[in-house]
Amino acid sequence: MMAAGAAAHSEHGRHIALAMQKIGKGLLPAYRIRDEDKLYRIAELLDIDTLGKEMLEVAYDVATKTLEDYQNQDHHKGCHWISATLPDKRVDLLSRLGALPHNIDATVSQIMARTHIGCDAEPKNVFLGGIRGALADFNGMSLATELSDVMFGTPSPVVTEANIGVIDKDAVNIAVNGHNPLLSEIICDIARDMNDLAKEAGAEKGINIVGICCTGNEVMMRHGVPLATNYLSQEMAILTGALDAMVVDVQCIMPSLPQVGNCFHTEVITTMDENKMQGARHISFHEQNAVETAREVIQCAINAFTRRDPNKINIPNVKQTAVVGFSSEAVITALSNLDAVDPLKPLVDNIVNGNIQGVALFAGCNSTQTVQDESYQIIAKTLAANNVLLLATGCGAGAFAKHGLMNQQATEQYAGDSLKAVLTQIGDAAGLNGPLPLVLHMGSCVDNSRAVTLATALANRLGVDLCDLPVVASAPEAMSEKAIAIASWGVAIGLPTHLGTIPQVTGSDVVTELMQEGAKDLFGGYFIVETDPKIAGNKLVEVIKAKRQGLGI
Ligand code: WCC
Ligand code: FE2
Repeated sequence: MMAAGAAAHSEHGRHIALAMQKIGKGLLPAYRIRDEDKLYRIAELLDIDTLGKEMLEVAYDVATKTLEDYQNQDHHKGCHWISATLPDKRVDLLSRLGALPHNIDATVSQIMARTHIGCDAEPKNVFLGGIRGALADFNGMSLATELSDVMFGTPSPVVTEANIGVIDKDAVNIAVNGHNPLLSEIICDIARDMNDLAKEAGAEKGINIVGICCTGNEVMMRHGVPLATNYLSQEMAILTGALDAMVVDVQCIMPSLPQVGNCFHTEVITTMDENKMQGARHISFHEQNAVETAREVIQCAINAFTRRDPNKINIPNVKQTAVVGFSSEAVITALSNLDAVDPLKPLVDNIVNGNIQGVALFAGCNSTQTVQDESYQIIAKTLAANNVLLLATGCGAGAFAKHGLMNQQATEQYAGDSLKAVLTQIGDAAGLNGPLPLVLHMGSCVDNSRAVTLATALANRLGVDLCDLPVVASAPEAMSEKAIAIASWGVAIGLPTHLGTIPQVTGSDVVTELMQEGAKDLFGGYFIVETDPKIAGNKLVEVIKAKRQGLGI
């Protein structure tokens, strides 16, 4: 599962890096470099000489050096992105343990080879091999996130809405579902040009793009596109009878969608040649034909709109305001309103003085083994009441956005007094006329790396390693291979990591022990498996308290 997760995130990353390489050569006119400052920051991070180079040449060099992480054959050299993004102490520890990947593809391939029948049968060795795969996952998602910001813009706070009620009966509704922003970004651009065509077809309000899952998170963070739903309820968007097209790319897409679409007028459109579904329309997407593909998709949706059956329309009127777009850069910018010279200082001071007890990152999926989104809310409310700062990504972020925990009212209602005071101080200084939202939306699943960027900055600032910080992670409804990979690198970088679903390892006492006590000895991070969200919330509060004691704060 760790290898599959690493493959999925890193394939996404490769796709982005290859596109950036082509942009650098001027071969993809539909795309451009939208965040030049970030491009140069990354070039510096990766030790790329930019002197006298044109901006596009720098983009090419950044993409090329990034792609070395898929090519390097020297086992003594780790991947560039891990070394550039984790604290030195952590990189040293992982290196000593032999857990650093030297090449994403080779690491995934090696896991497949060593788990073949009759190979690696020593539990700790298998576990460490898996951890190396999980760290390859981290590397792949870090590069995917950072290069996406360069190409599509680094998110900053934006106010939008979430939940199924964002589907509008008076518009041509197009849902973008999956993960990769390469097509959805162009669909957002082209939809503006084709708005009049939708109106001519009878849609009073033109085109309404809505998001599902992480493609949804990507366009939500960058453009304020409303989020219809997260993973487990993706079919429900079609059941409204008013969704005209659902366009999907990769990962976490239910293969049932075309059948559900067939009960309505909805076009379900696959776009990636390696991800097709029986019964779906396939429109093959390549960056070279991005604009044509986007036009074709939107035209399909407009045509479908004219076939709607008004008797089948039933859109539940549920939606919540969500303030999203908290990249690590956006958090630092918000903090810089309090201290322009040293933006991290207000955060560090408030953690040290206890106004903020710690930080929790919510990641991961929905699972059919749980009531959708419920555990997220219970754990978050427990932590917030105990003055823990909350971050979220992926379907966790979707859960909080849909249920109204990503707005200012939620902070007023659920944050402990000292957390509320800090969030209000930062929010007011940032011109929000009130607090920051209770849970900060950091993005899609690949954007978990944003939370690590922030944690690394904190660790470096305090001169400690990540495992010393009062920072925890929670995946209350972990389900996919990617979630297993994320949780595993969470442990490997030192985070106590809660799983609310039981991982498929408990058949072995040895492996179960390895994931908890064994991992703690090796990495400082460990898995906390707890299916009861109330107990889980309390356990995480206790862990944070113990970490504070360890730091003497
Ligand atoms: Ni990431 Fe999990 Fe959602 Fe899929 S989209 S379901 S891996 S959290
Ligand atoms: Fe995702």
